[in-house]
Amino acid sequence: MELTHYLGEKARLIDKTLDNFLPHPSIKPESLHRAMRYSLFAGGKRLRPILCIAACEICGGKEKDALPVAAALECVHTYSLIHDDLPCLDNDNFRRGCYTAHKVFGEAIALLAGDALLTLAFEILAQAHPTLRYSPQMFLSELSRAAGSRKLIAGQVADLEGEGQKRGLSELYFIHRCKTSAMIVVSLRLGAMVANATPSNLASLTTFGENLGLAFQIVDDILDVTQTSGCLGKSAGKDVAAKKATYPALMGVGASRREAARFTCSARRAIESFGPRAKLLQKLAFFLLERKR
Ligand code: GRG
Repeated sequence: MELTHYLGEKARLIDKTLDNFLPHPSIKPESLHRAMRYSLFAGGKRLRPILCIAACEICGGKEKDALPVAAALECVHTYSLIHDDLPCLDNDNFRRGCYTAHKVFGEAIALLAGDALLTLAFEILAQAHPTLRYSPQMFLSELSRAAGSRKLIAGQVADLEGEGQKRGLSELYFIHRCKTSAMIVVSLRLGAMVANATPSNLASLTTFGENLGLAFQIVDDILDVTQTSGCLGKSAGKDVAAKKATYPALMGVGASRREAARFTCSARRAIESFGPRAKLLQKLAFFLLERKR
């Protein structure tokens, strides 16, 4: 199947699954449920849930078994975006081509919509079926760690505290591993675990995810300086304005592109052991390297 067709098909299925898990907007408190749905359905790429499904399939599992886990991952990701955009953090007006949740619903409801999405993710994940190797507790533990104070939130704190500071490549690497790779890695790992993956397949997908996440964040930083807000669906040029340490700021756009390509090649090599089944994820890695938004 052609990659763009695959991505479109999966995104459609993920949206349907999310719609089923989200409380209906007519359920009280309506404002909260509307805000949760607003940010979730504003038009994200669905990268993390797609990676989850693809990892499940590459390990011989069924798409339908990965869908609830995939939906939980998108809930956590969307929560992080809503909170990141709040005035106390990045203070952004646009996300996914729309006004940010706090611009539309006010800060309090946006904050609570993020909280509710994060909580819903764990409610969904707790219902996951055990496999021979992995229990629902293991799924919960994986996601809690990835979204917790040593990974996703650690990345946010380091990013925040680094604004205006001189930062080197090793600090940048730490931030990217935490704020971007952690959620990408856990998406792949959970998809593989749903398919009862062998420890060796799980390890290969982990290395793939770490490298893919690093490449993804470098490309994100390149796009911030090379694309318009209209194209990105979020405010461009924010990193320079906030004096953030990024790859383009440290080494320029050309060298950053080469670094992103290098991480993408490492990602591709990490899953060669899957043979022809690795093709889709390998193509996806190159597609993300070339993306324009
Ligand atoms: C826990 C508040 C909080 C934040 C956590 C920094 C951070 C971590 C989140 C902010 C958003 C951000 C810049 C994350 C880094 C990863 C990244 C490039 C996210 C954007 O992901 P895309 O491009 O977004 O997949 P869509 O909208 O397509 O889903």
